Amino acid sequence: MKHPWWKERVFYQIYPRSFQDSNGDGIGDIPGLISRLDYLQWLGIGAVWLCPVYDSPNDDMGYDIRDYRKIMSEFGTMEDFDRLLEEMHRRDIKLVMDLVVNHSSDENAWFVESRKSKDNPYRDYYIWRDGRGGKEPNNWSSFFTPSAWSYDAATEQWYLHLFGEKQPDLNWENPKLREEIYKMMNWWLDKGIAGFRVDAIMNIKKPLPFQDYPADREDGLCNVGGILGSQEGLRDFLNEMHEKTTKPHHAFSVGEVFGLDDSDISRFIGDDAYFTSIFDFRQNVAGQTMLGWYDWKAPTPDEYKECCFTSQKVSEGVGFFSNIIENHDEPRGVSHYLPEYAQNEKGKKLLGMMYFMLKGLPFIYQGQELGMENCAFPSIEAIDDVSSRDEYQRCLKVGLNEKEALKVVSHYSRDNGRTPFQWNDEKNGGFTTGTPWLMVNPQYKEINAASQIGREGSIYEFYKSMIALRRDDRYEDTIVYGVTEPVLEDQKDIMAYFRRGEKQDILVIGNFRDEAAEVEIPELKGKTCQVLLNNGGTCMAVDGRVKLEALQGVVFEVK
Ligand code: TEU
Ligand code: CA
Repeated sequence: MKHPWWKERVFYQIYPRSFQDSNGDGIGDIPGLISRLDYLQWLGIGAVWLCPVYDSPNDDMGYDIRDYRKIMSEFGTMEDFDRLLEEMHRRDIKLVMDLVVNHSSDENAWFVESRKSKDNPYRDYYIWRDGRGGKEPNNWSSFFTPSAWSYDAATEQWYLHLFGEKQPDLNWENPKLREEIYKMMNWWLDKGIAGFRVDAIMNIKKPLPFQDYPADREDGLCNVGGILGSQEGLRDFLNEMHEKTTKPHHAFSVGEVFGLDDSDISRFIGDDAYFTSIFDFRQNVAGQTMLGWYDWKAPTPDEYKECCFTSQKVSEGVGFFSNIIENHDEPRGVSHYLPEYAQNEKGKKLLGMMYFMLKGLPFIYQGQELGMENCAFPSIEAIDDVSSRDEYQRCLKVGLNEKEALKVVSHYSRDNGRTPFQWNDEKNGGFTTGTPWLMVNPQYKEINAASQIGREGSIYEFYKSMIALRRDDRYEDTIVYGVTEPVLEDQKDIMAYFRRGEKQDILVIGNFRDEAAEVEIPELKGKTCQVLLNNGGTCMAVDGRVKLEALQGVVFEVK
């Protein structure tokens, strides 16, 4: 298929718990989301990735599923869900659901059975091992707790959980479990959803035997994330899943894939690969280490651009990455990637332009189109997220004081992306009439949708015009399908690239400096440069020289 629907649409990620509350209980819900679909339609959104709405005890906010075929009661009912799907289709918006099958909740009926006895028919749906002299079976760390093993007294064995204690890992080696998962996926696809965003999928194949690995942190534990993803047997599972679910349904899928070797990309994206697309996390993981958040650094604008360009290069001719600056697990992109002097409307639009015009599928995370920022959490108690609490303890353990630990956690906390959506400057930003489940970012008075919709020059209107440009038939061939060709790569804090199509060339150029810049692009000599998008200020492209104000970004059509 040369022009499938997913290549030409803009995606929007919704964290339903924080989008719109309809009944005053402080929790966003499906009826609330339905009441905001017009907002998405005005923006020009063509598909939504909806974070988990399945029945869950919410230890990890829906990423711990108790019942895969039931809607979480706080969010509504299956009737509400069916209505949501219908209302989205009426607006020509596709629905992509979150698929969480590396693990389930410990309250899932499968696990309730599994833990009962060693010969229970569901025992092998999960991963059970004997301890070593009263201690964990090996030194694997979990992403959310120190050890990846928890002891269960009923059968005197340990179960594996790469995430939280209440998120036991499913045993993909068991063909019965795999069939159950495929049946469940097909059940949702038959309902008419467009596909799945596939959670933590590189973790489903565990390396056997379950041995110790060299420690990568001070407490002797080892993060096996990277080791898991490089397992050859993982490919068989991914291939089988595709063959039995997404392929026969011609469904869309986007994998949450970390640590993939660039040489392997063609097996993951492209025609008949395991997934339609995978997220590009290269810039997001830049600056991370195994030690934990206290040791992480945000990339500079030049490191950011290098990551983007590498990803463009390795995916060209292979398939489409999904491009993001943030999601529900990340700090807000504008607070993370922009130097402090650039954290203003102009800088936010600049960053938005730089990633949005790259080749790939643009995903916008809720509130990104308003320039929502990280939240100044007043204390660790104001943060709810399970991984933030773990990282806070790690900070204290290595000797940071409470104030320093809060500063680290406030920057990286996943709750930065989860504070309620800022609809207006009224109580709780218009998110709820009750008490919000997580604090509203105090910035809602200044940063909110109502004040930006229709205001010339607002971040929202800027995103809207970027989306309109991408959807414009005259430019689609170049913006969606054109090759990316970086220029001026060695110019510090300048990010510039051509998109070359059959009908025209487009130049995307941005200045991350806090002063004006003038650069030379010889190819532009004798050509006219027509401005398609500009984040503000005057710009000149004359005789091969381009002048940009501080933090200016421009998209030119070059003729
Ligand atoms: O995130 C996966 C996750 O936490 C990664 O950052 C992890 O480090 C990676 O898988 C390593 O290989 C997803 C969801 O987006 C997140 O919200 C959930 O909490 C998590 O899975 C568990 O379901
Ligand atoms: Ca509610």
